[in-house]
Amino acid sequence: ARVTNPVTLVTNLDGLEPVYQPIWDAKTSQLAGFEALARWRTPHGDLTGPDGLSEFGLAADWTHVAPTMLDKAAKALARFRKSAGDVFMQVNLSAAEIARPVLVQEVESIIRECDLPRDVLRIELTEQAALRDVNRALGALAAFRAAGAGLILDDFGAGHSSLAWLADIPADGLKLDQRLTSMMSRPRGRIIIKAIVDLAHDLDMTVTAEGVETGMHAQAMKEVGCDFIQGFVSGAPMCEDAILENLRSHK
Ligand code: G
Ligand code: G
Ligand code: MN
Ligand code: NA
Repeated sequence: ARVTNPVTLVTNLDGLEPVYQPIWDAKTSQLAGFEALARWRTPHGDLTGPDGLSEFGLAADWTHVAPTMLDKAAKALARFRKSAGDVFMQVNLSAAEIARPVLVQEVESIIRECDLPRDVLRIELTEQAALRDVNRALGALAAFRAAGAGLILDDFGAGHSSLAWLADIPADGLKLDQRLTSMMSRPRGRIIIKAIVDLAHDLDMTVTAEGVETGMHAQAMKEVGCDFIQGFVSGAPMCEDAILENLRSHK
């Protein structure tokens, strides 16, 4: 029998340390932007992601985390842009978060405070399957866009993400789930990926491939017209200081 341990939600924001994973322009292999990923400092002193928390009987409380992630990631972006030029930052928001008007206000004020142009701070919408009330979701997404944030559909092609969504959701781009990326080595997988890229482009959306681990997959993604590459090939998620150091040494 499966034993379910009680899970405590992490509400302490002091231990929250976002890391940033580089995203490349597929054509030029130049840095294009980052995805912010939540990490917590464990009692052992190392950093753990949302999945690693369960080891400690903990789970991420995204409602607490979201405003802090947006704030830290936007401020890091403003600093990165001083060295790296016109790069973007993508922050994950789960379906439950996008329905919270307070986050729209947070996005609006932080874009103003950090003096960011439109669409460089971007929301990665995760757990789209949880968006039961489509009309409410559409209103919320429109509010984020009006506030100057870009919108990316995360985890596309996996689980419950569906083609029908593409007809309704006003997204700037979609992100191919790791599982799709790993299909690139199979002929049938490549055909499916190419079809998704073409569809996205016909709908005026960009495509980011996630979980790209090898140069061969990066090259294949470029060949089918994918716009952005993210994965161990573009770099692992890193803390802000490591990114800044990298940017300065490559100047
Ligand atoms: O980096 P890692 O493999 O630990 O991420 C695990 C999952 O947690 C990913 O699917 C990622 O989208 C999600 N995640 C990471 N940071 C955040 C966050 O700040 N908010 C939300 N909602 N999800 C996040
Ligand atoms: O938000 P999302 O579900 O997309 O999070 C993706 C997760 O995958 C992150 O936790 C990140 O640490 C992890 N990741 C990033 N690049 C790679 C990669 O190239 N391969 C694998 N296996 N995992 C990756
Ligand atoms: Mn993501
Ligand atoms: Na994803």
